[in-house]
Amino acid sequence: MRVTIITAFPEFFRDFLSTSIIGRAVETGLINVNLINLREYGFGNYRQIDDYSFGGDGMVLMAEPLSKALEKAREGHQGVDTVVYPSPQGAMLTQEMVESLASREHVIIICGHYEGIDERFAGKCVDLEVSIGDYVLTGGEIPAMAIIDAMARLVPNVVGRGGAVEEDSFFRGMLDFPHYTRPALWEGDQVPPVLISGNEKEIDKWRKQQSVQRTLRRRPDLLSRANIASYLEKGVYL
Ligand code: 6GU
Repeated sequence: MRVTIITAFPEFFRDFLSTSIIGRAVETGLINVNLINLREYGFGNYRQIDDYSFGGDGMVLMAEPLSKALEKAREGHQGVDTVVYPSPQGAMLTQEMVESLASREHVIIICGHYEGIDERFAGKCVDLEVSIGDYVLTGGEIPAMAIIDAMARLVPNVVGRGGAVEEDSFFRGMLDFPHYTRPALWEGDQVPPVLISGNEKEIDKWRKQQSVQRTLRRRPDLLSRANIASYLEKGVYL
């Protein structure tokens, strides 16, 4: 997985790329992430990257610095790339989209700020405009981290469990089941006895039932797309 981030605020990413699971994946070369400072492609002594929105209302990142930064991102790689622009106007990011992005050779993420980026650059260069939810953030950096994090955990060996990624939330379109750890009794509250029964088949069935129940109660909208057949195999009856 190769990702290039174009941002006016590369410092946002320093801790993200050196901490915990993502930090280890970067350090061990499982994922390759490059930062391009948009400011370096700005105009004049002030390295200007934004200007007033025509018609009024705030600042917009100019097309030319973005275009030069994109050229830099592509330098030495004439291979196929996918340019992603996080914005509240984008299509809602789904696990399916993350899976598709994770399979691309090179993902370039453009972080907007202020009122966004010049629409002519977006029209010419952006392959995918994505939102991470119906709320407004100050910039595309946090969405970029969300996209990279979600992609990275699909790369083999980034998440250190034998293929457990496949059992997570949204695999088969269902929410995850509840998890418990020690102690087995906490403030008078026992963990569900089946989980300490040692009966793997019963544990698996209980977990599938919990997934279905939770999805039905919390996110019924997911059920129409869920792979219900795989649940019926496990003896979970809807
Ligand atoms: Cl992708 N960007 C910004 N700026 N705000 C958002 C968003 C993206 N998704 C939800 N809110």
